[in-house]
Amino acid sequence: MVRTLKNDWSGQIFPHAGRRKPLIGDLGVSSPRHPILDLLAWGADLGPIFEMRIFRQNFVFVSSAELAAELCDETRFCKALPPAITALRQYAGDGLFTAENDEPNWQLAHELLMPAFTKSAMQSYHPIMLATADELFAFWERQAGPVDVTQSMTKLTMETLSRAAFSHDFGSFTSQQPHPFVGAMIRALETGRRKGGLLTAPGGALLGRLIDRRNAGQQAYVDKMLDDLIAERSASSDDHDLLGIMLNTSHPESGERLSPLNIRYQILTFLVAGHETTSGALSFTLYYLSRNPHCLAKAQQEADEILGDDSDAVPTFEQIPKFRYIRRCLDEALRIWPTVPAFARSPRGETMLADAYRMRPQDWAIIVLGFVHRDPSVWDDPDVYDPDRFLPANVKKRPAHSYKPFGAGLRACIGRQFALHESVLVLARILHRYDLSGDPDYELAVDERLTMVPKGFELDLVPRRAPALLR
Ligand code: MNH
Repeated sequence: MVRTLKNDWSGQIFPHAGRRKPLIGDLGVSSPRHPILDLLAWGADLGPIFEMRIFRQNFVFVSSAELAAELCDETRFCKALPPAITALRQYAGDGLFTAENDEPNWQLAHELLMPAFTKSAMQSYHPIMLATADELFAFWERQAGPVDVTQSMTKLTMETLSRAAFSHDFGSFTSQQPHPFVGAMIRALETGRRKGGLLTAPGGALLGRLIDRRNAGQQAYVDKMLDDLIAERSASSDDHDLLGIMLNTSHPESGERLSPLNIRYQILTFLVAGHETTSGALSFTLYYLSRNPHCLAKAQQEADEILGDDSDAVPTFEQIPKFRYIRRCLDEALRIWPTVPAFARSPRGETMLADAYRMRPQDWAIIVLGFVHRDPSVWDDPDVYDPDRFLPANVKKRPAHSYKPFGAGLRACIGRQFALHESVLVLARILHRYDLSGDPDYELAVDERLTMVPKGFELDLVPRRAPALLR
């Protein structure tokens, strides 16, 4: 039987981990539990383009800023759905993140929802973001001892997103543990991602069905909760949030609407895409600030200058863009640890990548941001945390597309403004309100879930008093 290689790049062969075995190929070089973290180690010396084969599935990775920039050229390339993303379609169907470029529901949802994600649309989310941050502070102030940063930030971003997008409260701050929905949703999706890697193995389809059966309860629980959320609102004509827009708006020209099933896909997509990513970005920023006292002092000084000497003061909508240094601290954290660690691109027509590698529309390459954001040809001392890399004059000096934490082109992150507004707002308030100190013996450990987040990172938060603010 002839078994064709998937994503074969017309038979071209790229450097690989070097332990390739018959049939299973490079199985085992990346653990299914943390494939990207492993890849960042074994792929480090393989050059700008390399590959991994698992049974009949070929993966091609790009690690240089130069090749990544070429793949981000939207006139020649577009988003691709590698197996790990295709596997999520079982849960998220043709929702925005997992839709194929030419699926009609992508265009429809994109056009209906874009107005809810402009910079000015953030005005309506601003009070919700402020109120949720207050609940986080109250939650912290009820506890003694250091706080788990990732866990706290996940509660915050989950609540902010579900309240802003669906007017739903998950009650994250009233219990120590995250809402069971969050765990079920993440486990279901992680299982989907791992299943994606298995399907080309002999017996993979059978294994996939076994996994599905084991996961069925989890998936049913998640689906039911979302369908209930939709049903609760479907009688109302209220369109003040994303759910309302999806239920009550039709396309201005075609008159089309999203179906209830597609709305469920979109909600799951927003919950997943919108909370862990932002939580990780906030947590990594707090980690680097706690390790760089000079940056921390500058960020606190900026917060104090804008917010004044009352530690309960809150920023206005118009003040958010003024926290320029805090924004740079966030940008720099997302450079070193892009919480969405990779995305995939395919050519629109047959083309030559770097004038050297033939690429056809069915071929795809994965841009590994952990490498691209540390490419020494673009970034001096790439492992050093230095927010001033994002001073406008320094940004201008770098080649286009060397920093892509929110993806590229038409399919780039729709929630970017939301994430940035929320993150800057929350960081400004935390820095203004508390002095932070981390355990000096803590060594950064990264947990790879659907996204990357710090693991076991704790901070001691000491309320700042007015005299300290007046320094
Ligand atoms: Mn988000 C797409 C990163 C916050 C909703 N997001 C993407 C992509 C990246 C990304 C990268 C493109 C993936 C690809 O090309 O395959 N997103 C982030 C990061 C943060 C983030 C690093 C926070 C920091 N994202 C958010 C938030 C929301 C959101 C917040 C929702 C409120 N993201 C999306 C959606 C898509 C997406 C929806 C898919 C967009 C599309 O394809 O049309």
